Amino acid sequence: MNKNEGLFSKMKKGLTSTKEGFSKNIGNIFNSSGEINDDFYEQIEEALIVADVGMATTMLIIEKLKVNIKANKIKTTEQAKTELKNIIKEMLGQNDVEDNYPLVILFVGVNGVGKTTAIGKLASKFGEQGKKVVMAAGDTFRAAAAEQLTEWAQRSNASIVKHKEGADPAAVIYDAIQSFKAKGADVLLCDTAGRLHNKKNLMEELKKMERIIAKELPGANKEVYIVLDATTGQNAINQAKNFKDTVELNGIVLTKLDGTAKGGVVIAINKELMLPIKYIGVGEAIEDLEIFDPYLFVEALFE
Ligand SMILES: Nc1nc2c(ncn2[C@@H]2O[C@H](COP(=O)(O)OP(=O)(O)O)[C@@H](O)[C@H]2O)c(=O)[nH]1
Ligand SMILES: [Mg+2]
Repeated sequence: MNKNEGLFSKMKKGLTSTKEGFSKNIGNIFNSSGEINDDFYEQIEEALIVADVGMATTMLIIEKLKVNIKANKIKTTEQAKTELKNIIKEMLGQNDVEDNYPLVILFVGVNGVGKTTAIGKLASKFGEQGKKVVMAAGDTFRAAAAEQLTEWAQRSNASIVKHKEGADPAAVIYDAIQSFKAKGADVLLCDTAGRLHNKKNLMEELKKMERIIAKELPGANKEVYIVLDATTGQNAINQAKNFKDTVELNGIVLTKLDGTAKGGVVIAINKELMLPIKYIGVGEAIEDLEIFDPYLFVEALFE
């Protein structure tokens, strides 16, 4: 199996539930050798909305589809399908993941979205590439959080810096940076406690962590990823919009794509947040995290 085939089957695995709904629907629309008329567009519109692509983004897609079909004198539904796929691919743009080291990533988001799990899976991914990884257990809210991260560190052969429950997370980040420097490591993955954007002190705490990273690692490639749970649909988009007001985000990790039949949310998230989806979570196991590939995603969605 070549690398692309592997990624494609991973993408399909993440979209298993979505394929039951959206892909079947859309497949039926395009396979019926019907005409390209108002009814045809309405059916596509409905399939997109049901898949959580969102009203605004769906309208934009349908408009573009109408224009392109007319401009390119498209007559068959098969050609229209290719046109629709191209529109979505273009909308999703390209995703380049970071490969400049040293690399520091701060993971933020609300409770339970999969921050800690994403760090564990990513540590393993970087480790496979021969990178030296340090984890910072910045969720000091619950003792169990550091324990959970420690397990991931063991599984992925990463090292971890943690403090006692209730400690200042900024101090954990500071110590982790010193360890990171001393080891000459490549990647520092910083976990944080789940927080809501309206908790002012917790948002200030995030800013403090950012300041420490900026001060202690001026030359590093610094990223802040918001982790979003795909099963929460539009709610995930609102969470990110709220975080964006306080912290500068660079990208998204979209988890639990395997747990939703509404994979179209990927398109809405990308379009509405104007942030790249860097990685997707497609299961609970250590290998269930993939670099988001817009091209393969669309191919899998329509297969
Ligand atoms: N099915 C599935 N479950 C996930 C995924 N990512 C995380 N989870 C689960 O979601 C739950 C919360 O994850 P956790 O990393 O503790 O969330 P955190 O509070 O943001 O750190 C755990 O039970 C994880 O196993 C994913 O991509 N797919
Ligand atoms: Mg956590």
